[in-house]
Amino acid sequence: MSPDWPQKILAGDVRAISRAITTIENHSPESEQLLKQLFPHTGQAYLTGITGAPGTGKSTLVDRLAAVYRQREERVGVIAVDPTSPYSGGAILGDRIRMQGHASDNGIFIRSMATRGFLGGLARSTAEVALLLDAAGKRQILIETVGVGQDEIDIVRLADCVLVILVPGLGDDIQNMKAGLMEIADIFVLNKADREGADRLEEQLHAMLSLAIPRDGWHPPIIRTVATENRGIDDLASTIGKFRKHFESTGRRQKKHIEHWQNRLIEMLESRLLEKVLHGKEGEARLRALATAVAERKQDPFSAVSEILKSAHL
Ligand SMILES: Nc1nc2c(ncn2[C@@H]2O[C@H](COP(=O)(O)OP(=O)(O)OP(=O)(O)O)[C@@H](O)[C@H]2O)c(=O)[nH]1
Ligand SMILES: [Mg+2]
Repeated sequence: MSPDWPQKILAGDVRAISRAITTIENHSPESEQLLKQLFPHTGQAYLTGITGAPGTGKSTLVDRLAAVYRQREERVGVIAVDPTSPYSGGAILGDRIRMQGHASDNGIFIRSMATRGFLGGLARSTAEVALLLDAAGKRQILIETVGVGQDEIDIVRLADCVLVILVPGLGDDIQNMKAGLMEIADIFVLNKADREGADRLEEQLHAMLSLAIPRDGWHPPIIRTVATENRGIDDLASTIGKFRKHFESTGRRQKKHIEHWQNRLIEMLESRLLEKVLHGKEGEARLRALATAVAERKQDPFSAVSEILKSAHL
């Protein structure tokens, strides 16, 4: 690690940030060293998670929200955890920012995270990239992810504010929506409100929400947007701001951060312990041998675990 790498990241150097993300994605030991040094400079960013079914307009919304934040001179980081996202070249945003006269805007950093090869580790990598962007001075971090699997739900749980995007006419009623997604929403965005069925969807959503118990005095509002026409975006940005104020004033944000770190510490501990007791090919082979012995009833699983633990240098 070159000695000025952390400094470059703190200064927002795009190439240094990109390189750091690659080391995070590869889970290289360098990334841990780096994040250790950067950690004292984090804790300033506001994380907004944007989730919803494929094609609901998440990327378009992120693009428009980012533009609102840039107009306020807030530095923005975008993480798209989605292989189909059109961000790889930052094309959409790049064009618009150039239009606003921010040629080569250094105040925005966009990165797609590859989802392949990250089974189970995706949420962790995303969390670490968010920390990195936080250290790099991005005050608004937008994380886009398709709301399908548990991994994605874990990713949005990272966020201070979760937007769940719904659109009319997907053929599926609210009733069919993933329950997990409904529970994590702080704000519902009814995008593609220019389409038929928007009123019906809003009514359904209202009916459902009227049964829900508000969390910490917050009723998730429904914001109608037409992302492609930039309609409702200011309203959405100000609702995110209201949510932030509400949660900061109730102390709920702090509580959420403590919960978040409690989970992260457990995860880190788990992976460190696993690494210690089962590291390398040797460890894998041993695990396999013990599993075979247990499956064949030659050994009980309790003594197998004890055996592994005994031989580990903890
Ligand atoms: N009519 C209409 N079309 C929209 C609106 N917002 C987005 N779209 C269109 O919907 C399509 C999908 O938009 P994206 O922003 O790529 O959606 P996404 O949710 O990021 O898609 P994935 O990342 O592939 O899941 C594009 O063709 C957009 O132009 C809207 O408010 N109204
Ligand atoms: Mg997208």
